[in-house]
Amino acid sequence: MSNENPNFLTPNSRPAPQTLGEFLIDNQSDFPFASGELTRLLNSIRLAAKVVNHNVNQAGLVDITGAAQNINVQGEEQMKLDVFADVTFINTLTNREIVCGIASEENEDFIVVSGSDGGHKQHYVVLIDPLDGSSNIDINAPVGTIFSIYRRITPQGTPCKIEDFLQPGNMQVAAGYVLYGTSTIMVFTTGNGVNGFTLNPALGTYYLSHPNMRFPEKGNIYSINEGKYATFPQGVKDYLKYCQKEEGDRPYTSRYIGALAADFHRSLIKGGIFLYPQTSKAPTGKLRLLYECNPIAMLAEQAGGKASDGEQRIMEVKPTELHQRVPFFCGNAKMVEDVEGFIAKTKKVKAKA
Ligand code: AHM
Ligand code: MG
Repeated sequence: MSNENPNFLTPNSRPAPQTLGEFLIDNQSDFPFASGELTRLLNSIRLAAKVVNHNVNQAGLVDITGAAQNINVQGEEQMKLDVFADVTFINTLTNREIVCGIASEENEDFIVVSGSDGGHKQHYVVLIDPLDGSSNIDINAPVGTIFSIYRRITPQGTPCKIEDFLQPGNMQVAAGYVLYGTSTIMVFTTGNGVNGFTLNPALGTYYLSHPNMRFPEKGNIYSINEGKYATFPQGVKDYLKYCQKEEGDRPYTSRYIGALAADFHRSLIKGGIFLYPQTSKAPTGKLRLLYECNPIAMLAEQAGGKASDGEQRIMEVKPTELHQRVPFFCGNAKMVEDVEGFIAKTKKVKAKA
């Protein structure tokens, strides 16, 4: 039959871009345990992220247009964005009965979630940094949400316990971040590579814009708060001098946004290393193992990179407390190996002395 009839439509030669919803359905069978629960959980995270995105994009406007709106009907003051993000993620996940527990960087303790029937039949716990790098809000620079998902180890049907959250990173079933930047992108892994979905704000739909993300072969950007140089361990100082030396493909370029999701995203796309070492004032570093380092480490490894605390693979560190901090070095495999080499060298020298 000819298709001269204008009502006879044939698909365009260009395939339609895949939406995040379609991707989740198409790939559900590849997800660990493939019961549909994880798909629903990721769906809820994408929804909460849209709400947070909407508010992040209005930052600054509220002060101009919102004199009256700053106080809501209950007479409460407008929430700060990091608190708003925290509440949004917790409510979205709790109301859908898809997790048995949530731990957030914003809250001291974890939250036990029970179903509307009072039971605890859900399998997953979520750990989240709802608005990472929130000091960037005031200067219109990127911020992110970072999340990590584990399957509970305590029996289904009982309230979740602290041990469900204190699992090493290599037990994560999924991890990701949402970066609220020049555009909003959700990047995640379920252990089968890393994919990025950009939000079309007009439609409220995320499209697969960055399939199968991998670090470039070589990286030449280092990312660190160099103002703290004097307080870094000698091995890190030596590595930074190496980065700056004019030799071969060096000096490397230095870039620092001050929001982990944004600095990591750049490293992943352009090739580079992100460093947040221990300092003399903060001997275990600043970043949180469970909310920031483990999820970013899983993404890094899934994209062909590495993540280390300077000596050990991040995802093998055994957590002992919810808000534990660790030194963090993450990015192109070779760059992470190089900094580990410099750290090991100074350790050997110290041991000899
Ligand atoms: P936050 O969770 O309180 O926002 O802090 C975490 C952020 C990371 O995103 C970023 O890499 C780091 O803190 C920046 O810290 P600094 O200002 O010390 O360079
Ligand atoms: Mg944070």
